[in-house]
Amino acid sequence: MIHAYTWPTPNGKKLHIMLEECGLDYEVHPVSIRQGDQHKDSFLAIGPNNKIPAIVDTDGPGGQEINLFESGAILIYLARKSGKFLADEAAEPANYFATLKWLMWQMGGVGPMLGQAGHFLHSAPEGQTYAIERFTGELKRLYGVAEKRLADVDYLAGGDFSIADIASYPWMVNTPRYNVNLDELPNVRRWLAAVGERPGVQRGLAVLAPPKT
Ligand SMILES: N[C@@H](CCC(=O)N[C@@H](CS)C(=O)NCC(=O)O)C(=O)O
Repeated sequence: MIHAYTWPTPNGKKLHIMLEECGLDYEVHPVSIRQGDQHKDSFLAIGPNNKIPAIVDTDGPGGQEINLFESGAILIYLARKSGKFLADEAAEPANYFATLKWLMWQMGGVGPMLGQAGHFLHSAPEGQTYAIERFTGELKRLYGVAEKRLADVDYLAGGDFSIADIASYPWMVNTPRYNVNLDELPNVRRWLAAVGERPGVQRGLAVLAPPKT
């Protein structure tokens, strides 16, 4: 059984989508980052970086319990456990490394830059022009990188839906937050639509989501 310590933020949604897409059994343990649950000792024993998501798999390698934090590491682990959304390294090395490359692009670029842009646009005190220009400039560049890539391939890693898409989608889908105009990014728009219509993605986005009234 996989225990998911999580909250419905972009990094948490990566895990929710992956668990649903893989069809793995899991139990959700909400960690309210608004109420500071990420700083409690009970959570830090699993996620020592004070950030969601984290998992415990009671049936890890060799039948031993394993815990993991960092969403990219969790996606790789669950992909290897389920045999889904990451090609086998020995059988398809080019596909395997393409997926890791675009996963790391998300982890090192899209997540941190969109995170900072969102903070300075919406949460910081007014007058932070330098920070806003820096981070919105970076996020526009990153959307541009995706646009160019997706002009050539259906999904970020190539022809197949992969953990690179699962990592990037929950961040990149929120275009109004980042003032991104999808009319200028037709291939990103097509990719967002294709990922968003997957039933597993929709079920993942519903995990811990407030009820729609
Ligand atoms: N690199 C980490 C980032 C995780 C992260 O930033 N999580 C945010 C929510 S999206 C969080 O827990 N924030 C709580 C805090 O910073 O106190 C990952 O990908 O897992």
